[in-house]
Amino acid sequence: MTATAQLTATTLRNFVGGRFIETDSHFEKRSPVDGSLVAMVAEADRAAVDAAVQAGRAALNGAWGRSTVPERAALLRRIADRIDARFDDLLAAEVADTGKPLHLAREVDIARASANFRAFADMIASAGVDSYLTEAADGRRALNYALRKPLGVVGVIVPWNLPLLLLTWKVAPAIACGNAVVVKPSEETPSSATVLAEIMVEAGVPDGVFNVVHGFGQDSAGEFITTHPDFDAITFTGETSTGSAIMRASAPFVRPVSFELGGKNAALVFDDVDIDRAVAGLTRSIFTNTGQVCLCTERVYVQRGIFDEVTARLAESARSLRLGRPDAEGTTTGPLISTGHREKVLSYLELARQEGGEVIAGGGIPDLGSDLAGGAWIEPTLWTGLDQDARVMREEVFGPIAGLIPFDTEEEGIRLANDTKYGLAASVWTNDLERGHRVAGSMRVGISWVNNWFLRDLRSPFGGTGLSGIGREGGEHSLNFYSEPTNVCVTLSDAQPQSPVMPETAAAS
Ligand code: NAD
Ligand code: 6OD
Repeated sequence: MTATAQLTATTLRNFVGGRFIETDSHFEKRSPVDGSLVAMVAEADRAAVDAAVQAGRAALNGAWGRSTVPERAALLRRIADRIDARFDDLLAAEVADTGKPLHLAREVDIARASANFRAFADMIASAGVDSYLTEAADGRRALNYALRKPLGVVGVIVPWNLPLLLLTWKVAPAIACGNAVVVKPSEETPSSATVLAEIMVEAGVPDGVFNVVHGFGQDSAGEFITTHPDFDAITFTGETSTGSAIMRASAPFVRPVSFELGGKNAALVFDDVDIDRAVAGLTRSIFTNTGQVCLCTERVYVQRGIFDEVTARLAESARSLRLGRPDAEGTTTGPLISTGHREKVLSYLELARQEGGEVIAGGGIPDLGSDLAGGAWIEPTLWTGLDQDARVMREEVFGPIAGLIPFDTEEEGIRLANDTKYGLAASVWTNDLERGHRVAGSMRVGISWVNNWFLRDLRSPFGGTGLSGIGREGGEHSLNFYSEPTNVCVTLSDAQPQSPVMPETAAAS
């Protein structure tokens, strides 16, 4: 396989069947830092998406379809090694698209890309399958075992907030299980997926196993994937309303979907807590990536006795964040992903004002000088005085914002935290060990942290309840989603005279 095009500063192409291909229509990718042009991107049309599906199918019908687990585990490790070798290219691509601070992209986004491939190499290499010795009542004996087969061609649709991390979180287990993938990165973040396509070539991934199509959702590459009859599964991360549209589009084909969707995550801060630790943790959980992590806290419930102190300390911490260019010294916080997204966040700032919120930090657009005036900058913002029923406390904003509300008893705190239709993540801040376990277990979410946030073990289940998603990925949950088990039942012996001693020990009939 040879790559026929390289990523350039100005043109990003689709990657289909091991080749970069052009299309007729192009769109602009602009920097959220200052509005400058990052790249022109070739938008995949229906024909390009169809070619990607057919390339995946051809790979599955060829040598890739006969690949063994050790071969695939070795391939995943080669991909991880090439990601490490191209670390700086991926870093530059991710930072150009998102404007996030260099250190954040380095420590979180790009580091997790190779970690995802290594983790799933280890997991697939050591994964077992179901196996049962069947001893029937009539004396027949059989061995049942499951074969782990790939699903086929999997559509992977991902958002812009952690582009490479979230893409590889799905692609690594999908390839580990022997599938072919057609990946659609967000229109806001086309660059790192394009570099990854080059890396796949360098690592020796067979043609058609990894394909990238660029474009938007509706009437574009996203919808061309979800309405294409030949995908065997769709795995999606993004907004709940988009998940709902994808579910409707998938219904006629009755194909599996895995959904990692939005959240309105709560933090519960108890009055026995180490306040320094809680304030530092809350600052991370509210403002990391400018609040654009699905796991970010947007609701903070603080026990009344420490409410004023936590509020004052957190506001001070928010005001100390340094907004600036990704590579500027001391930058902690980048812009939102786009001025369009900023319009949405600003509408919630206005709504919070109307709903009686008192701004205790931020609240508007910062003045960062004329060279950043074209960017999507917004101040880290905190409110008190909002009711539990305020829309700002109920709807996902996906920005650097949070509302703080006091509570009195543990029971009340749990009730408030669980009072949401979402159910992605929660964090509990307490020095009481028993309370930490008890409250974390009472959260109606997919992931519940005690005295930390976004500390991940890639073997653990990840996903959400309610509006936050369907299914779990991570560890064996990913392996189970991305594979189709076939049970094989082999006779070991035909019917024997029944045991006169223990006929009832038969496990099945
Ligand atoms: P989004 O839903 O707008 O877009 C996500 C992807 O879906 C993009 O690639 C987009 O082009 C595509 N898309 C949009 N409409 C589509 C359609 N009709 N058919 C097919 N594809 C379509 O989400 P976003 O704004 O990119 O990302 C932010 C959202 O993602 C937030 O709600 C956030 O909570 C959520 N998110 C969830 C997780 C999680 O693990 N639960 C992780 C990251 C982000
Ligand atoms: O850490 C992960 O594996 C993961 N899927 C994180 C999602 C973050 C949401 O923005």
